[in-house]
Amino acid sequence: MVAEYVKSNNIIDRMLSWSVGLFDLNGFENNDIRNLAIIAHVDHGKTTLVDALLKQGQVFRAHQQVGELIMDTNPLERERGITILAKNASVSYDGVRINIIDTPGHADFSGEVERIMNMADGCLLLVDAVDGPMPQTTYVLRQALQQSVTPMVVINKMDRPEARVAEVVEMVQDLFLELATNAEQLEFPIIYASAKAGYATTDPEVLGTDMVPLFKAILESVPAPTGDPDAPLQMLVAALDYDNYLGQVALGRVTRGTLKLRDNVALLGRGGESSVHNLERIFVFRGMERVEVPEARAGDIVALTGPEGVSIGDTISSIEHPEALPTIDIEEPTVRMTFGVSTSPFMGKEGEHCTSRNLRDRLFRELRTNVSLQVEPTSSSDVFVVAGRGELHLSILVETMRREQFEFQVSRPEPVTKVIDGKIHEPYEILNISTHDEYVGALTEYLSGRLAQLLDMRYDDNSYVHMEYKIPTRGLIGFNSFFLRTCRGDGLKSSIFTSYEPMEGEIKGQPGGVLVASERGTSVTYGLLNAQGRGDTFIDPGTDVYEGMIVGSHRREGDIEINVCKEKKLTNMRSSTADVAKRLNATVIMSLEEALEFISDDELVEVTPQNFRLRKMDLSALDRKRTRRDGVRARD
Ligand SMILES: Nc1nc2c(ncn2[C@@H]2O[C@H](COP(=O)(O)OP(=O)(O)OP(=O)(O)O)[C@@H](O)[C@H]2O)c(=O)[nH]1
Ligand SMILES: [Mg+2]
Repeated sequence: MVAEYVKSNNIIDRMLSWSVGLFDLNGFENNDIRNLAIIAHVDHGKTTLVDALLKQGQVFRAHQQVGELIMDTNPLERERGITILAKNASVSYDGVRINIIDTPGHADFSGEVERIMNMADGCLLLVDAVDGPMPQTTYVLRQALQQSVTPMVVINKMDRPEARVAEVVEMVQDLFLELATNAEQLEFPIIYASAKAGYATTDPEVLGTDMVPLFKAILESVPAPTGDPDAPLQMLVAALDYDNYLGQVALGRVTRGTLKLRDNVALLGRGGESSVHNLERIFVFRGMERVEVPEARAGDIVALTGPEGVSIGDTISSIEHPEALPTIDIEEPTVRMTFGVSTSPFMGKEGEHCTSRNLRDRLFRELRTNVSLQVEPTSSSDVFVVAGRGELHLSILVETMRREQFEFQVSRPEPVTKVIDGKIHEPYEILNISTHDEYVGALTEYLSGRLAQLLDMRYDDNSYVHMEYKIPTRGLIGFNSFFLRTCRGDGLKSSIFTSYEPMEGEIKGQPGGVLVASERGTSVTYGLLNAQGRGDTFIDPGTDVYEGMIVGSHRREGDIEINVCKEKKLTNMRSSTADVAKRLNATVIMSLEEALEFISDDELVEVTPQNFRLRKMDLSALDRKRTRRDGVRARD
């Protein structure tokens, strides 16, 4: 069946294909099912492993060309090479259908892992044979074991020459000893694999040829779902999707009972509210397709339409026995920023959705699918506080909205603090860094100014240093750009929230100020040359600027106002050769994340579908002076 891509305008732009029209289940349907979640630290190879399982699990026709990281279908996922949203697919092996849930490994998207875990009976913990277990490995394994999901382990990237298998296996065993909630969880099988090369083996000394040993281990160790298909219906909504043609789609695993087309069901909300809906369509997963079926029984993972106004964590239940399942508990956000209606003089020029109403509707719509996000109104109807699990969680939302033609402005991310026993507490994270030893000095100096405590440090045989720090989230904001600049791509880092602790100590700010455009107009080479006499510039000649827009940075304290639109006065004399030879230095180009980290508390990033501009909150120099004098901002 040729995959037909259906465009979805939701952030869950899965672009998986739908097969609409009832499927003949004779000879195809099989109630032997396994539901497996693939979990790991970021980049340990989950999506690549799913590729291998899909390619070898009778999903594609012979010679059908399929690419890599097939499940990372969202354009932002493909650009960044990371998984953002958990996704479902299924493969079949030996007559058994294995529903696979690929999850994101980045800690900012760990809400996704929490929300899908209840769809699985087994989890496949993937561990990189070189890196070993990392903080997110611990986090996701803890989630799985607490939810009594049966574990299995795959040591991945066996093809890497630096693989240190015995050591990594020992570390994994220690981790299980620490996290297991019962003795059975310690009896997990270990498979060794190269997801990239497409093989798995039970013996690390013997190279594998295909994924068969892994398929076999899955069938042996993952229990089949147990729900009674004849009991009253119950299903927890674990994911939502929106399709232009089908409308609202709810996904989840049928816990008990059977879903039947055109049956009436009760939708039970978190707050105890309930409503009755008709089941219009039911789909199950076949490979990467969703196939329409007349019914789905307990144990299967389904997508369905009919219920309106459904939210993640709601229960779909029989009308006769309405009984809600425990709703999904998601850990709280730790980082927040404001999303506001753009107050830029250029507002409305580049985006389609610019009003307070547009922004409000979009943000609240996001809450229905993005479970670990929170949105709060503020005293201004034009500004919302949006809180998420990390800077990346929020910046992905900014980037998604900008691609949907929204225009708005956002503030610098800041940690979400809490008052506990009358004292302000702030989030702390564990930060892991691996890099070449030549960068250690610079990193240590930076981090010590940001209240980081070194917990562990280890050198390996390749002059690589592995460091573990405890650091307040406050100290980590801005670290990403510094790390990339300092280590020039030769390093890995990850961080994960651990706890709230009393807020203590000051973070040393980065020295330096900004160059601010003093007039509206179009930048010219001469004006920018002047600006470069004071610092670095962020814009090219020919860029439209407004008063209060940030056009560069410099090393001293305070802002410098500069007219980048100023032309050289024309004289009758031809300019000297020295003057002609003056060339502009390279423009500093920032990514959206870098811009968000760069700005100060009195600055904003203006986001449009085509551009993002850095700006002062107070655009006029006069207002900025007043704000400085009075200690409060005069106006937006
Ligand atoms: N050498 C080697 N590289 C691998 C293997 N499996 C995955 N990789 C590489 O590791 C990188 C990350 O792979 P992904 O499959 O995207 O990892 P992931 O765990 O899905 O990452 P997130 O979804 O972002 O958490 C890619 O560059 C892969 O090509 C393997 O078995 N061997
Ligand atoms: Mg992935």
